[in-house]
Amino acid sequence: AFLASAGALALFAASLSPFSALAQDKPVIRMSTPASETDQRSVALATVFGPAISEFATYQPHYNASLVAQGSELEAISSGDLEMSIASAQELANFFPEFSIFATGYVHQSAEHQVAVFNDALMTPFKQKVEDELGVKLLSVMYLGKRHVNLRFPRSEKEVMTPADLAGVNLRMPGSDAWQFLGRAIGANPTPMAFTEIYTALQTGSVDGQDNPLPTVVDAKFYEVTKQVSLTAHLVDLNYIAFSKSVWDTMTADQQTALQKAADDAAASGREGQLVKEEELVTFLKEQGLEVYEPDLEAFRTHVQAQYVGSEFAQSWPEGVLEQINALGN
Ligand code: KDO
Repeated sequence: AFLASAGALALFAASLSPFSALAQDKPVIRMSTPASETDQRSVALATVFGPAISEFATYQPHYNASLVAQGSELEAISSGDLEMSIASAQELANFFPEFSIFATGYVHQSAEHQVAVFNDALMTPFKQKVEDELGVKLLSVMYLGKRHVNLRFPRSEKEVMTPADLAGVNLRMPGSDAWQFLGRAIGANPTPMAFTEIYTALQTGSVDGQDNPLPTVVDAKFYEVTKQVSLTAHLVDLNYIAFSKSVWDTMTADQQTALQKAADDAAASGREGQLVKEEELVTFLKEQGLEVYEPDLEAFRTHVQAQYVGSEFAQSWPEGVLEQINALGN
């Protein structure tokens, strides 16, 4: 009886404590992504970001687009139905066409170039617009990797050395205008489809192939249902860590600083993990029986760049920004 009443007393005390009130008020940060739990970006957010903010917020990831459909995350954050996502430049281009500059083939050169661009003053008006008009803060840039063409056919049946070789190839690309444009720009016949449907589509042959970085080809097991990778590197791909501005605004300055650092640290950790995997996985894929080879990169680059010149996308790019991006590279 004594123990029971001591317990009851402790419970009563806890309910009066300001700390318990704080614990109850901790915001839950729901993050939705089409990526799997084992994807390097997911791992970095779960192991670096989540723990770093745990004193004042609860990180709650939702994988495989189980909470919000791919491509609807920004809208969900904007309307208060989601707190966080890892957004592509292509998704941002749906709202702000000028973001297509960061989704254009052969513009970003490497992971370091992405970071230099994101942290440069050229990015400030882009970030500000997203914050003001969508209520979304872009905190940091995550590295997804170099996207390559990954097909069901063996190389003996279909060799991809130049854009002309992709004529008539039904290539699954994510479903937005900027993605579909990129698919056409590399010479393929792009088919829009959600990420979570790719494996079955490859297996049943409803598409001829897909494009993603090697770590994704392995993580999503696309290698089980494809025969080759042509290392086109047509997009050095990224995601921005996108965060609800209204949740951000409820935080103290110290919490905001800690959250910003958590995002940068997670991005750095994920980037390292992804770069290591990109290096290692060529051997793994070859061991799985895939042919992995380099096409005529100059032919791809020249063709892709020519498609963008004068396009509706290029017309939305602010004057001089492409030159500034190029100047931050090699
Ligand atoms: C994809 O759908 O191919 C893509 O690679 C697009 C990216 O922007 C990103 O959303 C990614 O999927 C998912 O996170 C799954 O890796």
